[in-house]
Amino acid sequence: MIKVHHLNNSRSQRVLWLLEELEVPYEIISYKRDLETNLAPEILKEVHPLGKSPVITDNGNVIIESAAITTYIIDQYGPTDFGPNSNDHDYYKYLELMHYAEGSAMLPLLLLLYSSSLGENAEPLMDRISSEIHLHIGYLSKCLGDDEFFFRNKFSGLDTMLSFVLEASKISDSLKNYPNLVHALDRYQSRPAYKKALDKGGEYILGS
Ligand SMILES: N[C@@H](CCC(=O)N[C@@H](CS)C(=O)NCC(=O)O)C(=O)O
Repeated sequence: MIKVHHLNNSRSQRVLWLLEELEVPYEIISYKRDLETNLAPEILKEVHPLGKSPVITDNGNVIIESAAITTYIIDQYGPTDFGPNSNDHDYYKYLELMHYAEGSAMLPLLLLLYSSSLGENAEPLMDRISSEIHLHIGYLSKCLGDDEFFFRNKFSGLDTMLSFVLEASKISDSLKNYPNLVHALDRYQSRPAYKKALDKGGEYILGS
């Protein structure tokens, strides 16, 4: 059975959500962030040397990185129509957004989070961080347009991947000028599988 090494208030919540959507059985191994540093406990490094979450273990595989984990779970356990086939014309568009979530869109949101501890010293960075956040959120807003879901207007791994970007944007008050993304996030968070994953995963401040 898939084991999800799950950290409270973290990206591993979207892995639980994906597994609930697919109704794939899994086991949660829980880890708690340090109350002072907010870091994962050292013991997570025994699963993978980076000590980050999510990590999954399954059939002898140890897999990190949400996009790789999402792809693995869908390939191994998903219905065949849940994502594109590598011969499909829109396969690379799917792949692009799958990796864009962590590779590009999260960067300015993380910079905002880290620079908040610098107080006034962060001021020179703020215009650039803010314009990058809005560049990426504006791009996602255009990608979604009037659709409900990011890929073929049908729920897919792109929605679980991009949900964390939307949640991190909302919590930093960056989503309010993008009503289609606000509605998408509301729709995600009201899905039964999302709620079930929240119940199982525990503390997740981005989910409210
Ligand atoms: N790009 C990675 C990011 C992994 C990551 O940084 N996870 C955070 C939680 S959201 C973490 O483990 N932080 C605890 C720490 O750095 O000690 C992914 O998408 O899986």
